[in-house]
Amino acid sequence: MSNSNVTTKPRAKVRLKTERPRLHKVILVNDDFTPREFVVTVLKGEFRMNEDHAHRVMITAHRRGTCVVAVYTRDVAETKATRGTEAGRRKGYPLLFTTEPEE
Ligand code: TYC
Repeated sequence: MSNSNVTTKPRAKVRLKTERPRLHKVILVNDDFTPREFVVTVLKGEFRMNEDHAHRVMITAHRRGTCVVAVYTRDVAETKATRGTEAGRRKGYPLLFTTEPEE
């Protein structure tokens, strides 16, 4: 039997363009115990901020409860948040960085 007359329905749509991966925010969470200067040191070391930028991010979290530190692809955001949180933990501080997908 010949298949030459068999027709297949074409797929409705083919995506030609690869979507950019969703970016994730790293969020700094305030607490009552971590010293300000230590938060600034972690921000400079882990997020490559200068003193002025790091101080502004720290003071924003201190006053408002949280501050978005930066946005990265999911893996990078999670790694940096974990490393920042662990830096505090090593010193016995409850410093916390979380991540959240951008809309
Ligand atoms: N609130 C802390 C203090 O007064 C400083 C601090 C700021 C801690 C930001 C965490 O995410 C933070 N020592």
